[in-house]
Amino acid sequence: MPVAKPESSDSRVIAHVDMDCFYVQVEQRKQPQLRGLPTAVVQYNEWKGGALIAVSYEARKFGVKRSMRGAEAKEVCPQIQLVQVPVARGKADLNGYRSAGSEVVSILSRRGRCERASIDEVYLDLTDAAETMLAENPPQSLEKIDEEALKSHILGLNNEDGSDIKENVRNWINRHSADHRDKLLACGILIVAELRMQVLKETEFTCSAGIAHNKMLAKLASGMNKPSQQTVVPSSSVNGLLNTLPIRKMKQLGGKLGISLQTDMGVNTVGDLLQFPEEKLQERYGVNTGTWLWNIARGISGEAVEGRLLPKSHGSGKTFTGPRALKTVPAVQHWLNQLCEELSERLCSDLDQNKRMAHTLTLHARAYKSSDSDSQKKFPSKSCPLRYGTAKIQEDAFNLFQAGLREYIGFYGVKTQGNHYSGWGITSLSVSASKIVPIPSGTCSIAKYFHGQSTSHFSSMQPLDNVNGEAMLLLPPGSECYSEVNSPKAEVDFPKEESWTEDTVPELDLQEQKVNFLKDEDLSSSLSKTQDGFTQDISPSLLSGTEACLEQSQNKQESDITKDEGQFKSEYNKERKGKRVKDKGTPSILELFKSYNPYPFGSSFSQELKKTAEGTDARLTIGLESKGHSLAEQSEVGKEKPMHCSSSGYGRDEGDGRREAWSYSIDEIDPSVIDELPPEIQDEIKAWVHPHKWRPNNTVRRGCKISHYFSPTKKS
Ligand code: TTP
Repeated sequence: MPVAKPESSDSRVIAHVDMDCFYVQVEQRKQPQLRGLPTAVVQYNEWKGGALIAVSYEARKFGVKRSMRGAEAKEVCPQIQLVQVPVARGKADLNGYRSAGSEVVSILSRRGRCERASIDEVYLDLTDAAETMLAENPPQSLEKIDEEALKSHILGLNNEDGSDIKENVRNWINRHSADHRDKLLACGILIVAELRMQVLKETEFTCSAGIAHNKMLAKLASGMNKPSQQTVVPSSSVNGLLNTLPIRKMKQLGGKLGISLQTDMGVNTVGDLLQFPEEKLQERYGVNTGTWLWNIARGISGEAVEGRLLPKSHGSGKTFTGPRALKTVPAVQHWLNQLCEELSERLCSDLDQNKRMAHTLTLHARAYKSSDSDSQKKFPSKSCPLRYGTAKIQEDAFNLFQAGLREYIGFYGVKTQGNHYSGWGITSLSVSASKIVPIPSGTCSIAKYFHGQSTSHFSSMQPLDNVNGEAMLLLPPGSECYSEVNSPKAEVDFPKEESWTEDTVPELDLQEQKVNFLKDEDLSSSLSKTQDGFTQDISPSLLSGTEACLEQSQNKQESDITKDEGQFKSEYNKERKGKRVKDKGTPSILELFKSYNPYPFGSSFSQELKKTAEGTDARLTIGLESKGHSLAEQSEVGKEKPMHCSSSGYGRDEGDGRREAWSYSIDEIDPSVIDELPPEIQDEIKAWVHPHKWRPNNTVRRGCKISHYFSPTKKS
């Protein structure tokens, strides 16, 4: 018997807007002569006409499906127009589709909180707009209801008696007897219809929408009537909608939890879940998951629409099917470099335009072993703190790959292979950057310095000459990387990468996935691990990241300079000088430095810091230099240009190897920031800043307090 609980009293008005055959519409806007014709967008490779990734509704009428290749589509619909997806770096270039999606988001966000869920999907919380309309301008008071609103599909509205459907919808919208929640939905109908018309007017794109009291129901509804229509789920129709819905169709139930529900509990539809008391579900799946299941069976979901117009993560991936599988380390490295270059470009443009930085780099791959007794084994996804700069991302991604490969094929397997085929193949590779957060206002000055420059300046390739495949493969298992649960979304086909980048891959969604199939006890530990990783990653990546972007920007800038070089340099110096005096970025960087601690065992930052403090490594990840009092990150000696991060920019090598002294002045460091640090590390920092005063020998002691402060074993 279901546990008697009150119905949800959720009175929000939530819409899920999904673009219709989105890539096709984008291509048709570019080539208007294709409008109205059966059209499909195909993957860039030519094999059998390329794989279809988007199919117009005209083509669908002929039986053309996304699973087909171009040649098959031609067979069922000879007149089909096949448009190649744009290509860059040997892979699909989705930038045009991304910015088309942004155009839509900017329109939809005018009426309420807006969450960009993927390249072509958006959630809207229209509750306030609906409440205001109901109070000031209710539907009943309108002289005319828009045609588009009258075309809405209202679940549960009986249209089978031969009556005029639009008239039924009008009556439903105008019902005086409706309860408050239905009245709000009626307002939602009008608002969403208006927004969709506005999208069409401004972008020429059509979209469909679901309107309900929560995200889950809105998402289920948006795909029910496509293209260019909207579907409404009044609360009285929720049971009817869910009862027969196959359980695995529910968001988050497509994977292991869904399978367990089917096989272990005999639950095939969402309605089947209703028979289980909450306690029973909790007993089987843990408290949170049990309650979540109990709720979704009743259409209850409190998930908020996040106010997020920008993607939650960035990713770049490519599949290598059949004979194209990558079988040697150099081949993998070549493609990783391409993917990382694209990722880096997008990260830098995000930093430049939105002042946001990502903090976690993740590598996903799919692989096979040819002589495999253990074919179920998945290539482990690996993550590490993200360092900005194409070369650094490439280096880190390659290291992650090698760590994954070592785990996948075993230490000895790796050892015996080099550049030669060794019985494994990579069928998909992707890199993603997640944990994207706005940079604190003080540090914006760094990015501001380059504001207005082309973001392509950030993408210049740097040589990756400091990675030795074999050597890295033989490293002891990974202090620099930590494994993640394989993301189910990593299995989503490319190039709909934005759907995994924004929707899924990164930890937030991994967390959601884990919620589904882990017991709560397991969940709490894995979550706290992930969250620690986030906070702890932030400051080193900020320090190294900003400078690295700027380094690339500058490298490119300099290579572009010919006769204007002198002028550029003098303006550059002038600007830099001015900024040094004006900007006070330092305190906010230190703010981060102090707010993200302590480092976990195995984090590269803690390792680096510890090594540095112990005087065992030439690399200094973060430090306050005594000479020039600089807060700096240096790369490995002789491998990359040394960089100095400052409040106004970065330092660089002059051609003669002399490093331009451009770093933090101790005068710019707000002493109160140091004062706010725990007393035990204040001395340490002061010793770095004034080594002669504080540490006459200028030697670094083993086990000094700052490393202890960041040590994993330290109890806060
Ligand atoms: P979808 O929203 O899944 O589909 P769609 O917009 O083409 O069609 P519909 O009207 O049925 O919603 O995907 C959005 C875009 O993402 C799609 O136009 C192309 C791209 N895409 C891929 O590249 N690969 C994929 O596997 C999928 C599903 C989509």
